[in-house]
Amino acid sequence: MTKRNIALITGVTGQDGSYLSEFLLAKGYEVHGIIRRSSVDFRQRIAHLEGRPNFHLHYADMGDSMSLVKVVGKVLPTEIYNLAAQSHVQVSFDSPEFTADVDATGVLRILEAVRTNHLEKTCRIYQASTSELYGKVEEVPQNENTPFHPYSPYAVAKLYGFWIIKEYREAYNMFCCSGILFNHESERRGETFVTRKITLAAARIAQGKQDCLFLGNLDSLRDWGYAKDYVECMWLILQHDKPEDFVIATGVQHTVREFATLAFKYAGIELHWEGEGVHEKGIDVATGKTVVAVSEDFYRPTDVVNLWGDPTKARAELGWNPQKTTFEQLVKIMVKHDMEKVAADHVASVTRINLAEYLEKGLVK
Ligand code: NAP
Ligand code: G4F
Repeated sequence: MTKRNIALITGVTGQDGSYLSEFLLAKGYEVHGIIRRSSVDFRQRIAHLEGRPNFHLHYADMGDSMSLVKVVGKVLPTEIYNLAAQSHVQVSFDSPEFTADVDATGVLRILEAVRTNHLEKTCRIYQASTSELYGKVEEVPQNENTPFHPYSPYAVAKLYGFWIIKEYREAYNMFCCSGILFNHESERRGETFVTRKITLAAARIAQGKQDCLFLGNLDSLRDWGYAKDYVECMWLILQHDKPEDFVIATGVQHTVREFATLAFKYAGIELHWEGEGVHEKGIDVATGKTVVAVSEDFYRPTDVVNLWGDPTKARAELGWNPQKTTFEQLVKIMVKHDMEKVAADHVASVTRINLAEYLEKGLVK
């Protein structure tokens, strides 16, 4: 009998969910995604997949056990990718209880939905764990043996998700694993994460549609990869012969300042940095205008400042290439996309300018 390949993706409308759907459809999977109702349409990342015969959407919510039990029972997946989360670290300080419900208890609800439907032996589960677990880091670079020290409500919730996955693996012999993914970005990244906020602002400033970009901690270090490369690893983790956790990273780190310098360069603006801390400014060398400034509104009560992943295990055991897309290529892809988007999107740019103003005033993080 041929193997059934039926994937259920929570968080299908997100950055990773959309790339993973494309990846699995190309591999011949039947792909099912969980969506939640919204008064406006937030499905633009998967709009191009809707209507495909192997792509199906179901209403459910990570906060609603009954809905998850029903979807799992209807779809009978062979693989579940649990990507749904309140994924913004700064927002987790504003909505800590919601974050815990979705990012911590939500993982338990998925595991119990699988057990309730007696799929423990046939359904493999991938959990979207995160480098934020290392938080106030205890060593650099970080690997699978580095101690966790979560440093935000988001990370604390994700720590529960990591441990409950491990617990069900050991208690019930289930094939469930965590990918400990370091930051991964793309042209589909949410617009309030720092990379996308920078590439969109660089494009708007280069085209005269915004004056200045306000950022928080410019010294923060991240190991940034390309989301399209990282979804392959999620799949590889579930194809491995035994259930294990893996660090997924590029092994290269950069500061927020370096990301901004390169993004503005690709948008045609050479930046010169002056000042320190909250007084630091990025100045357009050609015009002398300040185009990047620091706002304390974007500082976090506790900030994770030194993430740097060691992907040795993923490379050795999964055969994954951490350097498929370099940092320079990633920034170039994002800036090129946003330059075109800002130039083409004449009507929507009015809305974008409004959002930019909100960002500048620190009303949207
Ligand atoms: P994202 O773009 O923010 O997508 C999050 C997804 O979760 C969206 O589809 C969202 O649906 C869904 N969701 C949120 N709350 C939900 C709920 N109550 N019920 C059902 N669905 C819900 O995040 P991403 O960047 O793709 O990340 C995917 C996963 O990887 C997340 O778990 C994130 O925490 C984790 N992670 C991400 C990174 C990274 O750098 N991107 C690194 C490590 C780990 P709506 O569209 O309806 O909001
Ligand atoms: O882009 P960020 O908001 O991403 P963060 O906090 O690292 O979280 C992302 O990656 C995690 C993996 O490590 C995921 F688990 C999580 O779901 C999410 O995808 O911030 C990156 C850094 C931070 O240190 C932040 O303080 O950039 C700094 N930063 C400086 N100015 C800013 C800004 N971050 C944001 N969002 N906005 C700013 O203006």
